[in-house]
Amino acid sequence: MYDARHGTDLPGHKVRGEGDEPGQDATVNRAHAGLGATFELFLTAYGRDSIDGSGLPMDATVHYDEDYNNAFWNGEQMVFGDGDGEIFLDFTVSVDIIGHELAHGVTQYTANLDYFGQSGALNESVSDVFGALIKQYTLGQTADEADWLIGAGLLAPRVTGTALRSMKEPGTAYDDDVLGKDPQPATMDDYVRTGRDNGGVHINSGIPNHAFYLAATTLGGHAWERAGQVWYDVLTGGELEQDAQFTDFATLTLKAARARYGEGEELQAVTKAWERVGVRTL
Ligand code: ASN
Ligand code: ZN
Repeated sequence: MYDARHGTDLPGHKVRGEGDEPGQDATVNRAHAGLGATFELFLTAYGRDSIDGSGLPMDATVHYDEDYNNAFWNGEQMVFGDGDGEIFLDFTVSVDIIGHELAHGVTQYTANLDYFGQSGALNESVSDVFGALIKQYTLGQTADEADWLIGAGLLAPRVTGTALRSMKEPGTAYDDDVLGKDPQPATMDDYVRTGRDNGGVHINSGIPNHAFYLAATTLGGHAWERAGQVWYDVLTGGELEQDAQFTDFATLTLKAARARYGEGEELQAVTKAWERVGVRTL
């Protein structure tokens, strides 16, 4: 763990090594725990050793810049801002945000989905899926118990909203004077064509997000086990192209469900989920 001390030099000052005791900085401790939980889910559920699958050391920098309203994976490490306190709070407060950013690293080392348009929305969605699963794994929740929110607790008190995104009801996470309204669609009927946000990567991700939510809640139990396994198999299976569209991803989830579980309820749940969000499968 590193501390940027509100500067932008990375990685910054080392403040905690692996195996060191927790210190006084709650942000460092939360980031450390979130990285640990993410590592543990990928290892225990999917047999993956760290972000690259070969034990890549997981580095993170906290207190990045002044009033920095984001967190990101820079290709090599995690970076967390403290938020400005007006719109966003400390980005380490939501474990699913930590999982989301680290999952960008996993995607980078596997399918490496192009960060534009539908492939970019899939890249975003995969990060939301594993982010949500890391939170559920940490809390020991079943699909029915989970809130399916991304970034709950991250919005400052004055913002009218509950989270950054909702996988259960895309488009309902916030509706605020300053932040505007959550622009996410839940189905292809409301697909947003835009050049902003890399062609709507954080917008249209609502559609595959909702498909995962539907598949996972139809199956019930721990979402990281069967639904998560199918999504993980698609991400890492070598058949997902960098420029994959929603239909390509959806089709591969059917193939993965069949390969791992046969012609059972898993295949049925996944098929139905894509149907309900209006994504065609081949
Ligand atoms: N926190 C954002 C994300 O992970 C950073 C970005 O816009 N790429 O999507
Ligand atoms: Zn992202």
